[in-house]
Amino acid sequence: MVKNFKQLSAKIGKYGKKRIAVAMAQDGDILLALDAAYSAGLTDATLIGDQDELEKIAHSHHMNLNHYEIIHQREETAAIQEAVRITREGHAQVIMKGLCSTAGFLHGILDKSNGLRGNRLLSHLAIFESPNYHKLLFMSDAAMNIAPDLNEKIAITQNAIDAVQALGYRKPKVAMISAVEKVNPEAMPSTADAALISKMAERGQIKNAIVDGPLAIDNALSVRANTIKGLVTPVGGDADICIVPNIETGNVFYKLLTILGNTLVAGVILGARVPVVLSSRADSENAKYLSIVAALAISSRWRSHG
Ligand code: COD
Repeated sequence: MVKNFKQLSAKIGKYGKKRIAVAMAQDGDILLALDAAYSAGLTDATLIGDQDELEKIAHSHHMNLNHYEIIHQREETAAIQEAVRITREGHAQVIMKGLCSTAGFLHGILDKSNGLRGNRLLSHLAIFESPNYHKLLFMSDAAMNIAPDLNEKIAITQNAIDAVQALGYRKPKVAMISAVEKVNPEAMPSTADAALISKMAERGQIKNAIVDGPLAIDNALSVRANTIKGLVTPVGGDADICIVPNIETGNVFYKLLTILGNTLVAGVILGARVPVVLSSRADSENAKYLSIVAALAISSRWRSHG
């Protein structure tokens, strides 16, 4: 079990520096995060974006960009396509979203003929280190799949399980989140999907995890809530992974924890041909650095069960 980001960083093997291609890199927090990753010996970078802006930002942060490759491109779609192209061609091994829209960046990754899609569903995984939880908490999907159907939820769940397995978890505990713990198919269809996925895991159709649901978020994270409700669950109070029913839930979960929860956060996209770093534009420098670390740690030992 990984308790914090420090332990997660230790999971990055000695695989040598990776080159990271950043689409629309002209952002102070991104440059500071890249600087930290460069100094830690983790990454080199190719910065695709507005060169004048990059130089201005670097100057204001007393940063030296000499050790980076810079490709001048002001236009967002062209910058994303260029970052995807150099990654697809092997010039970079990791790709990162900079100061561009998430949907635009993901469209570039998903492009059928020129993108970085593999043969499985792509999904976003968020990782949290909260002072109020006893270990790292993983959550999906806050940023990519908008309203996943049952099959997509199964793929999102398996992606998250494969990722935490890559970090050394043997059998992670997965909570299928809804608003209540009772199955109520008509009024709250997400409870039925949660129950189905939980049964599928029990029968081995979803591998390498203990899955339970539906669980409300307090049941997933608090032993006290389960004691009070008299709920017996193999996952509740000790979840490693929360799978939320839709992007709205995930996005609110993510942003509330970062803004009000005093929580460290990282974000990655799973299932592509290369590690994809995807943090929110408003995330801190540290969140962006931790997202790079998380993408490298997961990809260094990723084994697909999908
Ligand atoms: N995994 C694999 N393939 C996918 C996925 C996925 N998750 N999503 C779509 N595809 C495939 C489609 O089947 C199609 O073949 C191709 O990709 C392109 O499909 P489009 O152009 O129809 O893509 P859309 O319209 O489904 O858009 C995909 C996005 C990921 C861009 C879209 O779902 C989206 O905007 N997601 C939310 C992004 C966002 O705004 N996040 C904000 C929170 S920070």
